[in-house]
Amino acid sequence: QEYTAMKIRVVEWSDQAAAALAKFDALKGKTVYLVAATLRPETMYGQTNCFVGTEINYGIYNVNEKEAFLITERAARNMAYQKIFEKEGNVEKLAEINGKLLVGTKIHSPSSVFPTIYVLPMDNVLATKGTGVVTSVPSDSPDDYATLQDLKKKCEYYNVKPEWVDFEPIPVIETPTYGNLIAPTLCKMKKINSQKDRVQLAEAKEIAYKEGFYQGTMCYGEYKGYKVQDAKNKIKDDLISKGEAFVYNEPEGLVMSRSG
Ligand code: ZZB
Repeated sequence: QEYTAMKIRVVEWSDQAAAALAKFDALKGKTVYLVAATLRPETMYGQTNCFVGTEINYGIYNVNEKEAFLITERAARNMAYQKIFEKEGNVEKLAEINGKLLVGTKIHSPSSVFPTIYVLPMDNVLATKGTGVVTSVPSDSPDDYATLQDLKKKCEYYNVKPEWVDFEPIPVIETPTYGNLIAPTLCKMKKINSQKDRVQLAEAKEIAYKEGFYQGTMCYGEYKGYKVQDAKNKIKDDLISKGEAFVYNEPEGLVMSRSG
């Protein structure tokens, strides 16, 4: 599987993350990025937040003199052999932190319409896929939309401040059948009430992928008016040439492991 890996810069750690990371001297002077693996670079304008798993342990790995990536150990091991780190083949962990503590961290994600957004919790983040960090696009991803509805309804239960979820999905792609907010539309049609509705969410996701790619037209950004099929790789190449993203490949066997 080939992903676009988005570099999401930490602007301000949450209080708990700052406290937990204070003892790691190796982080001093480094810019830390949460790295999210996506198959939909063309939707990145609509990023409203980033998701982590609250039961996942993340590492912060050295990239070069200035930068470090917050990802799972598994992703770091894969990246070490893809010319992403300065020292090829070398996994250098500078710090570690549990996902729960990251919630509330203020971040900046390239091309999001919002200059700063927050790290939020999601139940279904798989530690065995991508980087274990998921960038959230509630306009086009039913899982993201359903999760955000849960968080908005139950801020206290999820330990989320209302201002961290105080936004609406941004229209990025127009589709003939489902309009310009395909994920909220599909969630309504399929009566999806929560991130726990896994079966309906899997169906909605498949439709959203197909419709977005084959029928979608960009309604935001530099490629507004282009078919998604034509814009997708251009947007990806632009992100990469600006240094805001890179290609991350996941070996086949590891992708399979999510099913059992
Ligand atoms: C942004 C985005 C926007 C995504 C969208 C999807 C959609 P898949 O579909 O199963 O092959 N993802 C990435 N890593 C993880 C993880 N560790 N745990 C849970 N979800 C993860 O997986 C690829 C997509 O699943 C990725 O692309 C990411 O969300 C999420 F509008 O990034 B995506 C219709 C989907 N639309």
